[in-house]
Amino acid sequence: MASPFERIPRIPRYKEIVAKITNKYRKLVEGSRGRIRSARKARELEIRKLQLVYETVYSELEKIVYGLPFIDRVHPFYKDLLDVLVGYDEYKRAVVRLARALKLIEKIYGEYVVLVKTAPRLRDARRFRKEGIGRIMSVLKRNRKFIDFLSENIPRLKRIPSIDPEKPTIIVAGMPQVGKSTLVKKISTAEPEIAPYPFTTKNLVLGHVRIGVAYELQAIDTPGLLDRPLEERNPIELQAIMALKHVKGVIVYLFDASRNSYYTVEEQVRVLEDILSRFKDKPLVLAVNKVDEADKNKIEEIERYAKLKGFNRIFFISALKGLNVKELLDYVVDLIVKKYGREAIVKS
Ligand SMILES: Nc1nc2c(ncn2[C@@H]2O[C@H](COP(=O)(O)OP(=O)(O)O)[C@@H](O)[C@H]2O)c(=O)[nH]1
Ligand SMILES: [Mg+2]
Repeated sequence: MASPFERIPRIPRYKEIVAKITNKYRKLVEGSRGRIRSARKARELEIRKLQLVYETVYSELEKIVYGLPFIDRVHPFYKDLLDVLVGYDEYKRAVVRLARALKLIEKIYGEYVVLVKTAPRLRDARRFRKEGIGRIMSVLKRNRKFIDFLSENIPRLKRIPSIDPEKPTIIVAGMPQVGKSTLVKKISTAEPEIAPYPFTTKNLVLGHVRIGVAYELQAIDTPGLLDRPLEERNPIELQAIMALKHVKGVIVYLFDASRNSYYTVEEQVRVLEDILSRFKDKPLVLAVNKVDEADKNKIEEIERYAKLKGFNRIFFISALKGLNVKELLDYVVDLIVKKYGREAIVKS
């Protein structure tokens, strides 16, 4: 399952819909000029006018209402992102109102088309046609702000990366420059995809990891997501990050223990603690990266910390050179299988 927002059609603005109706209407009127030679034809034209407005409004609204995913069936991961990007309540209200508008214009059309057809005189038929169109257009107008709201805000959803929240995922966390992207690339079968993530400036790297022939995982690095303490985030950013808690999987926290690492061990521990406290029910694995350039003191410091905290495994890897990466991956797969069962990683 990919992002439910990927295939949403473009939503027009209210004004575009009105312009479309006006256009079609004008063509109908121009096309019939000089051809109306009987009262029957004249009445048919009145019916067609009403029908044209009704059908255009209906199909435009229908495309919106049925083109959007039904929010209560959207996966919690994407629901959270929708909430930060668009607003859950606003989205739902807009869709519900437009769905109601659909029903209403259907009812109005049903009533007025009968009136136009059965009015005793052509004059009356014309009056009913005008009234019917007026009512349909006024329903459209009353919903203007919902149409424009969706038109403006939905495009943002389309840029959400296509993470499958039900597929077990290795979420690689750690401070900037520790080697997250390098690790994701190393374990991915093909070239990873690069996608923006809401409220972060950098892109997210999304890779697919194959284990044997039948099993598959996802791996994402989290640039600008889990790379500094979450308490420094504004609430919106925080919510976008916390959506990741709905993604199945394991966090791999990378330390950079190289001699010229950008951050001290203490700083890296602070970010780790923050993640631990917020993603309580996700297994977390510690890995120390860049062992090919390791600083012994930093390694000892990390080991002391891990022991104190009761971590019974640390992996010493080099993502760049591929050192111990397989061991780390095997361990992560075991954890995933223990937590979610072997079925979870079977390729579909
Ligand atoms: N020596 C060494 N350098 C590494 C290793 N892994 C990554 N790097 C380098 O560290 C820098 C930052 O890596 P990157 O994957 O972009 O870090 P990210 O910001 O955490 O995604 C790059 O120059 C990498 O080549 C490693 O195992 N050993
Ligand atoms: Mg990176």
